[in-house]
Amino acid sequence: MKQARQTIRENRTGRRAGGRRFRSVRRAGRASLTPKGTVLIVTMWIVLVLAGLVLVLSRSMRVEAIASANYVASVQADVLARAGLQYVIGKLLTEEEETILTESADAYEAIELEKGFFWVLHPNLSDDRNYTFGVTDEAAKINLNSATQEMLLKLPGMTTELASAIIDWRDEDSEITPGGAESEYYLLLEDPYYCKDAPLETVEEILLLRGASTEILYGEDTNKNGVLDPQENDADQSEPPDNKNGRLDRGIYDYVTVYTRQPNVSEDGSQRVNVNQGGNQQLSSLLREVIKDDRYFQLMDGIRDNRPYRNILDMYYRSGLTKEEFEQVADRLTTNSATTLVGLVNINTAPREVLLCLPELTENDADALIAKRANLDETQRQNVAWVTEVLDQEKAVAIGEHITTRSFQKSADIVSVSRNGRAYRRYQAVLDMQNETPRVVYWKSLHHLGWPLDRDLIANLRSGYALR
Ligand SMILES: [Ca+2]
Ligand SMILES: [Ca+2]
Ligand SMILES: [Ca+2]
Ligand SMILES: [Ca+2]
Repeated sequence: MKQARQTIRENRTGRRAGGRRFRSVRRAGRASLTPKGTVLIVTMWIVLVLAGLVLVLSRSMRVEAIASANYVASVQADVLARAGLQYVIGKLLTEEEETILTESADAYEAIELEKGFFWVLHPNLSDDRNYTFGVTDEAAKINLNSATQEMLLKLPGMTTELASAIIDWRDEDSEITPGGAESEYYLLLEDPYYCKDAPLETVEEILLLRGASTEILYGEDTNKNGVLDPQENDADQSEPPDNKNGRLDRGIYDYVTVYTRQPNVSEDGSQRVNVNQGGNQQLSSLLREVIKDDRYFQLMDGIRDNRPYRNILDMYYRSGLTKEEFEQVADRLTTNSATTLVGLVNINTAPREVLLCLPELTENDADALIAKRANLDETQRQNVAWVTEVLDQEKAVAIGEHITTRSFQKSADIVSVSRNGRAYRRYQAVLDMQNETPRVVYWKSLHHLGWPLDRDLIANLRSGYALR
């Protein structure tokens, strides 16, 4: 019995010992596997993390490289646009006005500099298919600050409501023009503001006015490049809405300005003689220069007796001066005592639509003026006398106080692109040349309107090809 217990104890001990053996074998197995496996796994992880880091770093380096290349390109494009502005200023300082405005497109198209190119875009109002280039004459436009309501109403697409609102916006009083709006209206808007009661400072300011809309201002040409782009002829498929009629229906944007003003002096800068005012000395000596015979005394009496004159064309018709005599003195006469004349339309450069805004002019008159001015010599272009060969007295006198033959403000729509095509810029500049040095009176970026020229140009540059 004792032995049997002994055996059982031994067996138990044996089992226990066996269990210990087994456990120690397991432990031994585990101890021999752990260091090698862990190293391998850790190494793999490190390699994986490092590879990931390298990937991330190289990617961010690439992004950095692209970003800095783009930044360099955008700085280059910006500098190119400013070079374009200086180029235009240089032309204005050194070339005759007529040359500047009639110069061939080559002078303003894809001008090449070391780091890229620039263009001076100019809408051709009778061509909506081709890009045209050049400096724009602001005096070939209707000035929103000086045009009468009747003239404003003749702008293409203008509404009675907006024309009246323009009058109220710029006049100092608070009397509402029929259909117009003063502060009472603007203060009830969701974002209220006062009626300005002062001249507009930019053309876009018109969008603040009652009855104004981007449709009236820009028409279908919302990217302002003067050309019918695909999105401007696909109805409502993409912005902007358009009538898909295959033609660019323009707004008033290309026909209006707020910048035109000029000193009331003659070409050589000397003071003009006011034919409506006393002090006949200056007038006498001026007329003495051109009237050689006895008619002088008779004419002087007549001129004095017929005062006042609406404008110098009115004076011409009622003075008895011959056209040759009038031509010689026209630029040295005035009926306006102001030292600065605002908003005169240059009869030598205004497009048909703008001529049609002048009082009493019909389509035939506008066409006749355009046909006539194409054949004027340099001397004839210097004063307004030539319109009397085209218009009858009533019409010539009606437009007399609204016209000029000189321009002091020019605008330039400058587009530039870096040589690698990565960045482009577009700026609208308005230059005032009333003083000897042209002054930039407006400079606004238009890059947000997108690339305004042929897309192939920029695509070619990006692919490393030549511009065309
Ligand atoms: Ca007002
Ligand atoms: Ca367009
Ligand atoms: Ca559209
Ligand atoms: Ca259309």
